[in-house]
Amino acid sequence: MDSTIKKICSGDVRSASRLIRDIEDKIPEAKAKIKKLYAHTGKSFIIGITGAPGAGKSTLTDALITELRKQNKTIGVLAVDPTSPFTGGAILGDRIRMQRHAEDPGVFVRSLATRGALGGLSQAVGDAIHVMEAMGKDIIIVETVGIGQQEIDIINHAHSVVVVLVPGMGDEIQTMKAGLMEIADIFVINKANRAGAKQLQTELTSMLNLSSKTADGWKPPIVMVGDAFKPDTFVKDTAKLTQKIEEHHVYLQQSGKLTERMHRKAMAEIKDALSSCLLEPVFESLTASGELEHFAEKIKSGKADPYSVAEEITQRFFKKQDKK
Ligand SMILES: Nc1nc2c(ncn2[C@@H]2O[C@H](COP(=O)(O)OP(=O)(O)O)[C@@H](O)[C@H]2O)c(=O)[nH]1
Ligand SMILES: [Mg+2]
Repeated sequence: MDSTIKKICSGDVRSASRLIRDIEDKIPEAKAKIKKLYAHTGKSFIIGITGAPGAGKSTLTDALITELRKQNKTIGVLAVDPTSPFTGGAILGDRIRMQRHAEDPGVFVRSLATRGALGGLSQAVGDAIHVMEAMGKDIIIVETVGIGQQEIDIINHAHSVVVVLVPGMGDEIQTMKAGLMEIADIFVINKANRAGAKQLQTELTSMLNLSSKTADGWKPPIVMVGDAFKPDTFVKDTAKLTQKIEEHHVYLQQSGKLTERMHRKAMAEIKDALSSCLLEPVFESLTASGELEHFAEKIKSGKADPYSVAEEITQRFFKKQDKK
């Protein structure tokens, strides 16, 4: 076995961190390593935690780690922040919030910022998860910011999705419309000591009662989590959340839904891989040659339409492939 692969599979933090960094930087060799790692993946339970920036996701993750460590589970945490063009900022904050686990060899925390376009982030998330799976982590927690498409994406990576809402943010119902309702397995109403928590709970409950999801045999529970700075109640609330996540895990296993989700994950991974094999090189070469700009100008001035442009590019690309 390749020595890096061997090291990662034995849980070596340095090798794993380096590979995750290479994945983020899109170093071509990283892909070859992931291919070799693949046989050692697929055994971890993956939890997605999503919600607006500042909703308290990292604070909750920290509390979940504490709960899960009581059961001796090993944990990988991946904090994904597509809003930050730099490593640092929010991610530095995350590191501080999860600091108390920094010395614990059973906990491995890494972050990914956005690099490149075209769903590259989704693939990077998937690959970083694979590294943590190969390390043998029992549970992997993926924290993503619920903005735009990103929160919908998490469903392709996680087995269980926790959506974190905060009362008084005003946009809860819109967020629901944007599809969070469909992806949430568990809701958290965080900072539930604040005004409006009860009302949010009522609204959410009635929406859930109308939802078709319940027909599947799992009605997403709503967990109220109070002030993170009041340890007594916070610990109790987050223990409840941990319990709900475990119940969902059992439900997935017993209902056969886990296999279904793994199938969906495999499909999404094929799509991501195809995008990086086919779409990205084409996009990159058109960008480098300046043709992309040229096409955009033509479309802007009404001399071309995007469909014909895409057809022209596709034809040209496949001709080049044939000649090879
Ligand atoms: N008052 C209050 N602040 C909180 C609570 N939970 C988290 N915070 C604070 O809210 C800020 C954002 O929390 P963080 O966990 O980083 O949110 P994230 O962006 O969703 O990961 C931090 O300053 C936290 O200390 C809470 O229950 N009550
Ligand atoms: Mg965070």
